[in-house]
Amino acid sequence: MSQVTRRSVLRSLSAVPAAGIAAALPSMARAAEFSYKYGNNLPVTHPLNIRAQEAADRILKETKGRVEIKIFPNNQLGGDTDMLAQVRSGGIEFFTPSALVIATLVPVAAINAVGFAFSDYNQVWNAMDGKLGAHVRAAIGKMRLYAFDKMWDNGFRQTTSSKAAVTSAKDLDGLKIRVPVSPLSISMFKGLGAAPASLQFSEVYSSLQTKIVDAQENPLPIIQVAKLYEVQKFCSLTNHIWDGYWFIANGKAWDRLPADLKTIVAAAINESGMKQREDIKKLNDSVVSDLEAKGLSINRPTSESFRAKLRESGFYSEWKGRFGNEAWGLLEQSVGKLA
Ligand code: X2X
Repeated sequence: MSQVTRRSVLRSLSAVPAAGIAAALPSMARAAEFSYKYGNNLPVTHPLNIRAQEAADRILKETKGRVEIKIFPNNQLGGDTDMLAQVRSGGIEFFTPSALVIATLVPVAAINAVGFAFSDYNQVWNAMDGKLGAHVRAAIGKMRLYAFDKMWDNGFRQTTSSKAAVTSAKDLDGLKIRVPVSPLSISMFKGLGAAPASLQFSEVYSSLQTKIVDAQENPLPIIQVAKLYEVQKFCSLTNHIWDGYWFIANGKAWDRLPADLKTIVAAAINESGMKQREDIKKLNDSVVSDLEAKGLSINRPTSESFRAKLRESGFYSEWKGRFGNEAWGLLEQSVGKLA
């Protein structure tokens, strides 16, 4: 709105009694009492952004304009490392780091990403909506961040390459593969014999294009919406990690909200999260043929050789020690004995 129009609006409102002014203004034009920023690393077309927008619209409506959430998708505010720093300092109020990424701050958060731990979504959601998720949320809370109850889905991570299909652990030998900025990812791919490099997601497309790395690993919906098929030839359905997003808020910003607004915001975010999980599940079923049509060659390796290599390299015993018996025990309650 230009100065002139704002002034003319104010002038025309001067005739309205004070209590009537707020009601007379269209709700969108009123400055929200709580105007919060939410940053994430995914393209706007990903279900995470579509459902987050749905939640933000609902929150604006149900709080009668008091809480406005502005979404900054696709690393507009910087890469994951920057956004994690911003949500801690209060520069942004909301962020959705993957479990792998928030683990740089809250190490136990990477527990869901232990290689080949989960075999299906029943196991995943039993654990993450149950005791294991509660354990991680408490650890996030200690960093003065608030984690919403429902994790959002990233998906089972798959391996793409410009060189060759990955048919067994042997094919990973010496492979220059990009992994997220996360100690667990580096440790796991070293254990598998590859040559992993940590890069933020904002760098992935260009680093594949310029051949700084030959391979990367991500869930299929991301491979599709970030158009990684343009710079990769092979996609091997390795299902090696299940990864999800924690929807987190800066602790002080969250506590500034009165209880009734917290209830509205949490319900909208958690319920949109549940729908986002369904979106990803449906996409997983449909996206393979789409990626094939776009030129990716798809193969489905079995997991035995990868698991054996991880066991031999001591990956499981190392990470059991790093996560500690309590968290490891909670994971094994959901998936069975791992190491
Ligand atoms: O960086 C990635 O690979 C991504 C998008 O999956 C995460 O957020 C971990």
